Amino acid sequence: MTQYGMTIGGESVKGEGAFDVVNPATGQVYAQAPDCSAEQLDAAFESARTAYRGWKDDLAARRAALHAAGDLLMAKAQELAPVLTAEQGKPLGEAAAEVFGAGYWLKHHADMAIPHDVIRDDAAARVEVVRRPMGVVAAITPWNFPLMLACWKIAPALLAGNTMVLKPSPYTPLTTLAVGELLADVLPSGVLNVVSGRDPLGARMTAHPVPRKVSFTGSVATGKRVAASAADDLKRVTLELGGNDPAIVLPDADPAVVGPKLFDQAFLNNGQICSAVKRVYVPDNLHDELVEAIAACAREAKVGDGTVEGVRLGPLNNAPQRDRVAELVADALARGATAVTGGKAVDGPGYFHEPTIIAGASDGFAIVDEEQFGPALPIVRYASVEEAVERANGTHFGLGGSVWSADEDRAYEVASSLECGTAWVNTHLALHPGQPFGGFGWSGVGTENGPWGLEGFTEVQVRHRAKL
Ligand code: TXE
Repeated sequence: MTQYGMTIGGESVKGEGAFDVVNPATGQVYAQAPDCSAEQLDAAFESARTAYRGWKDDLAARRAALHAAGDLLMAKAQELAPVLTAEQGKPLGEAAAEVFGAGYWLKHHADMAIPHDVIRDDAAARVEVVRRPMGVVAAITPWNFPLMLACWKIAPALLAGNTMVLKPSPYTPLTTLAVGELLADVLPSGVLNVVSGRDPLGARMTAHPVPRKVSFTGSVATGKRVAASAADDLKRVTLELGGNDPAIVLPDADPAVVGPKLFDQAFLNNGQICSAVKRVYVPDNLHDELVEAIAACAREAKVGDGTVEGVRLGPLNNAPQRDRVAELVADALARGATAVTGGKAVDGPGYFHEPTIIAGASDGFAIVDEEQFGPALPIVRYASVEEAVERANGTHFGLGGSVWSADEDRAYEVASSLECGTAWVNTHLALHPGQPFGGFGWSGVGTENGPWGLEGFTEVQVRHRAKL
């Protein structure tokens, strides 16, 4: 297995130490990643600070570089897919789609307008509002979509004129390290530095004096620590944290149509998506039919090593996550819910869990109230739509939500009362680089993607000229 270096100042750099990387399909250590020392982290931030001076002033060069970076990722999608599958677990086709999609994200942003408004222009004054870059960004990413979520940060940050030090999760460092090395060919040295290490490296980044902005995707608990650390010197933060997205099915929906879609949008990436469907609210009249429609999909889904042809669901990414899902399922079953399919982790090497559909759970069960982040979906009965909306809104989370109905306008009306960053109708998980993505409550602070996400990597400057 190729050993990837960190990218610091345009050079590939070995760590002063190393840490193990496990293949979640086998549970075996199969590679090592560099462990960034304090001096190396300083060097990465210093090179980002130096590169910022030239990078911030040439928008045309930034657009061209982002296009080149996007083209390169798209061209390397098949080559990088096995690297991603080995460390993350997802099937090869989904891994290739992630790399390709990450390239697409870069290219979409390459052409995005940077807002520049003239808010007054009269005999007395001309007043413009411009967006200036912030400087160096510290970016920290999780293990579910290591490359896609990195590009959600790289694309707008670099377009706006910032430079970056990026740290992937210690569970999935390799694809991001590989991409750091690849992009060194198309980005000026120091513009994108990639470092790797265990969790304390993240804390050292957020406390470091050089970055002016921290862009973080991960858990709620760590997000709160990141915010507290950034507050010390008033770094700006964007936090994209977990979700517990409800899907409310209205009484007129067709279970045969809605069931397979809900399965897809709950189980993609084995449920390890912040804005996947995490709980389904269903009226009595549809309950049994909908449960069966979703369960039929779960029974059909082939579980296994993501490198094997035909596998739909790979392993969970890591042992703690597999254990957490198994505990939430066991807790629901112990409290009287039923596993219509699945119901437990799979024995043996690798972090597999049976695709599990839970009936008979309700609010107050941990698997309904908390984020399971795995292949287990509770289907909860409701008596009235008003009550379903209240229960859907009744958690600390507020990332996404969806409403499903044969009457699109009625569904839209119900969706409008969801308290979350994205309210979908008859779909879920529909994302686009031009569409903002963010959460209410504990699901996050700030927004990613689209012009709104770009603004998060800028400071507003007013330029006011008085006319003499
Ligand atoms: O996340 P962490 P974990 C949720 C999901 C999952 C749970 C735990 O529910 O069960 O989070 O996953 C870095 N300062 N999501 O423990 O710890 C860490 O090295 C700065 C939802 O893996 O939040 C990694 O790079 N950084 C989520 C990143 O933070 C720190 C996707 C995320 O790790 C740090 C993943 C610190 N003190 C999990 N400690 C989503 N929003 O999609 C760790 N890190």
